[in-house]
Parts: sequence; structure tokens; C-alpha cells
Amino acid sequence: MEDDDIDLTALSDAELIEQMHDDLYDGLADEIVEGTQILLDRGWEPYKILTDALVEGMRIVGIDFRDGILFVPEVLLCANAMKSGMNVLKPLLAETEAPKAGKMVIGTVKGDIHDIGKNLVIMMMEGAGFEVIDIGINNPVENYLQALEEHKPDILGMSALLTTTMPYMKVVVDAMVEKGIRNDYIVMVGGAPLNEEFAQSVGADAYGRDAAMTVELAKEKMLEKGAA
Ligand code: B12
Repeated sequence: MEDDDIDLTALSDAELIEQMHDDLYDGLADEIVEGTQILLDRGWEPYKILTDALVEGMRIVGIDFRDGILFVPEVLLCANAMKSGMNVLKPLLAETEAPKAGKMVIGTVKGDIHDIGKNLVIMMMEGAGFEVIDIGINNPVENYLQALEEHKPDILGMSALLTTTMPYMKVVVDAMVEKGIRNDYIVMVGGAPLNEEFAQSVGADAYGRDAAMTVELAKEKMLEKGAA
């Protein structure tokens, strides 16, 4: 350890969380992994670490990115640090006794390479007993249709983080309508720039504001589907 390194274990919980926001901002993956592990050792719930340390840290990054203080290369490092922390938490969030709750295909839409939120949704859905097939980023409509045919999921999830890419969700829903398969699936959409109204306008069944909400809505929609 170098002289200017901070001993993370010596910090109180509140100080550590604040330090992790700084470390995420600076793209320090090793420190994020260490901080995540320390909080786990102190008995923190994985989901609380995810929201208080990682998602909150990324929110702060987002503000300075918007304001032109941080740029793409830096934010890529932040994203990398965030993913390192998520990897520590993933097996813990995925630990579940629940029987298979349903199946989901999920992907980020064409033109969009943001995947942190999508990956978080996957972690939480798997934790709730869903089987999730991840088709990745930058998906044209053909990829979605092919995945639906191949995997026959209950739910189709689409993610978009850009105002320029979110309208593409309608292209996918329209293609499903055209093929006469729209009502075979529960369509869920999400991403920071979306809202309930937008979700309705593209013909989705549900809008997931965050990963926890998405799990609740998915369960709800599965029940409705079962009842119908
Ligand atoms: C990290 C990041 C990047 C990284 C992405 C790395 C990666 N692997 O994902 C990099 C650096 C690559 C990047 C690039 C760009 N980005 Co960017 N990025 C961000 C940033 C800072 C954080 C996004 C994030 O990960 N948030 C954390 C996660 C946990 O939150 P989330 O994604 O919202 O997901 C949650 C919910 O939305 C929901 N959810 C998400 N998906 C789904 C899906 C379903 C089905 C459901 C139900 C729910 C759901 O649940 C998630 C978990 O709770 C945002 C700022 C912001 N406020 O969002 C900008 C932001 C999205 N980016 C922006 C921009 C402009 C760009 C670029 C165009 C910049 C450029 N000049 O090149 C490029 C575009 C690249 C592309 N073609 O996609 C803008 C978009 C503005 C707009 N109006 O569209 C933002 C808002 C920043 C800003 N304020 O200017 N970016």
C-alpha cells in the first residue's frame, strides 16, 4: 500500500460510502471491489450496497458527464469500476430458492451501447428466480424477433439510455404487431430517459423505473398472464 492510499477498512460506513462514490468517479475498480467486500463483511445487504454505493455513485458521475466535466473515456472507467463492484454482488443477488418465476429476453436497442442498467435488471431478475437471456447491446429489430422465436420467453425487455434511441422501441413493438405475435409476450421497457407515458406510447405493457421495480412489475404481469 502506498503512503497516499486510504485504508478503507478504517473508515466508518458513511465515510466508506462517500469514499466509494469518489473511487467510482475516479474509475478505481480495485478500490470499488474492496469497498464492496468490506461492506458485505460488515453485514450490509447486497442490494443496499448496490443502490447506496454503486448506483448513487453513478448518478453523481452522470451529473458531471452531463455538465461536460467528465468525458467518455473517464466515464468508461467509471462504468468499468461499477461493473467490478456488480460482479462481487452478482452471485449474492442471484442466490435464490425460488422456482423459475418466468423467462425474459432482454437487450439494449439499436444505436445504444449503454448496458449497466440492463445488467442490473438481469441480476435482480435472476435473483428473483427468472431465467434471463441477455442479447446484449445495439440490437436491431431482427435480433429481438430472432431471440423471441428461439427462446420463447414470457417477457421481452428493452433498454435505452438515449433520447435518440428510445423511439426504436416502437419499431420493435410495431414489428411484433405486424407478425401477429405482440400479445404472446409481456413487453417491458426501461432506461433513464423513459417514463410511464413514453412506455404507453410505444405500446409496451410496463415501464420499469429501476431494477427492483422491474422485478415487482414482472411478477405482477406474470400473475396477470397466468390468470388470463
Ligand atoms: C455510463 C454512461 C455512459 C457509458 C456507458 C458504459 C456502459 N457500459 O453502459 C459510455 C461512456 C460508453 C457512454 C456513452 C455515451 N453516452 Co452515456 N451515460 C452514462 C451515464 C453516466 C450513466 C448510465 C448508467 O449506467 N446509469 C446507471 C444505471 C444503473 O441506471 P439506468 O441505466 O438508468 O438503469 C436503471 C433504470 O433505468 C432501469 N432500466 C434500465 N434498462 C432497463 C430495461 C428494462 C427492460 C427495464 C424494465 C428497466 C431498465 O433499471 C436500471 C437499474 O435500476 C448516463 C447518465 C445518466 N444519468 O443516466 C449517461 C447518458 C445516458 N449518456 C449520454 C450520452 C449523450 C452519451 C453519448 C452520446 C456521449 C458521446 N458524446 O459519445 C455516448 C453514446 C454511446 C451510445 N451510442 O450508446 C446522455 C444521454 C442524453 C440524452 N438526452 O439522450 C446521458 C444521460 C448523460 C448526459 N446527461 O448527458 N455513456
